[in-house]
Amino acid sequence: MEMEVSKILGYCNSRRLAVVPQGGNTGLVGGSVPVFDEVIINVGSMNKIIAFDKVQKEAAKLVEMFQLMQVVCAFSVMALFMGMYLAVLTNGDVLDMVGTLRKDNTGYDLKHLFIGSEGSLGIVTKVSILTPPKLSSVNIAFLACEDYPSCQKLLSEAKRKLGEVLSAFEFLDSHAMDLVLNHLEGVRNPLPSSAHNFYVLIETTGSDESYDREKLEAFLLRSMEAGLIADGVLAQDINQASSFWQIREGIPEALMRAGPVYKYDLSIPVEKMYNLVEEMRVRLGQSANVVGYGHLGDGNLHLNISAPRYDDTILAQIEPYVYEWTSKHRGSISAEHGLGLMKANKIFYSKSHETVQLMASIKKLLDPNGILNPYKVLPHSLCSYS
Ligand code: S2G
Ligand code: ZN
Repeated sequence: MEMEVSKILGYCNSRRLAVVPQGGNTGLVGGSVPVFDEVIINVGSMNKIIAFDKVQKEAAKLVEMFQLMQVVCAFSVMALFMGMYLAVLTNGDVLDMVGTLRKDNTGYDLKHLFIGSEGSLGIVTKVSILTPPKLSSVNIAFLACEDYPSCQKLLSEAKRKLGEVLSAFEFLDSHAMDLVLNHLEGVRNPLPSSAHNFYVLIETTGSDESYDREKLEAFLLRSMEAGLIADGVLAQDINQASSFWQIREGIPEALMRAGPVYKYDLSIPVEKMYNLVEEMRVRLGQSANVVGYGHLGDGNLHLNISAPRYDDTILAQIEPYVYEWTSKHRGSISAEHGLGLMKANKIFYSKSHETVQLMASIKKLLDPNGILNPYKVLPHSLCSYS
């Protein structure tokens, strides 16, 4: 594959033809969408397992996921160690950095330049991935909290008391829960006794089922006694566990079904996170439904504003306020979704001019003609396009 990509890129570079690399096309900020007449290079067929080390046979399962070219472990995070074989730079050079070494401190770790660069520095055609052994003991609890400070305190307690087995800590507010119940078939609230303001999903992953379960049960009991949770349920089997995840994972689809939505993927200090949701509700009043959910354990808020229509008046109430607020709290205006086309010009809300200038210099070094994924990631003003 890399030799084909090498020839195509070398040809496009010599004729200044812009190229958009594509993988699983799961992006949410237009990173893999052509803007004008770019040539599309799709590496989606890069799904051959070339080899895997017997020691890491679990990798096979994850390598299958690679068919999407996007290994985004959206919720539970696997400690992925990625070595990489960068097929091509724009001049057709092939960088061979493939390897499964756990330690290699010989020079700069260039793979991290390319991971997350949204195809703007080079095109990956081969990767090596190492995954930790799949652990057998997974426990999931779905909890209700009456206020955001309780969610925050619950997270602190979970980190302290569940520590090494804590594998996910997700939250959603009642607006998110209502959307899921109203727009998704067959999904029900596992804690229907009364309306709660917040819900938390906690997942633990370990190697000793009875030990892990007792640990989580004791944690839930203590949290209930301390008044941090108003109600809760521990999944009794895999079906109930997946029904809990179905609520959390169903939020984006429920938002899409509800109609036009303005999406913001923000990293914000946990103690401040929900202030932004509340401030946006004040700013928008009845004109839109402000929904807050996300990966609380990662300090990642998915602020989604569901509106009757896309409307400049509503947009003016949201931007630049959301970006300025995030910047003031030294957050990131893109926690996991990247910048793509839609947020390339917003980068200065989270990165200094000097930092962005250095990024542009690296881009210029690796893609002097600016043919790789133009108009994406970096501000258009900093990238000279041929
Ligand atoms: C999530 C999914 C993408 C979206 O639910 O964790 O990252 O639509 C999001 O916001
Ligand atoms: Zn997310």
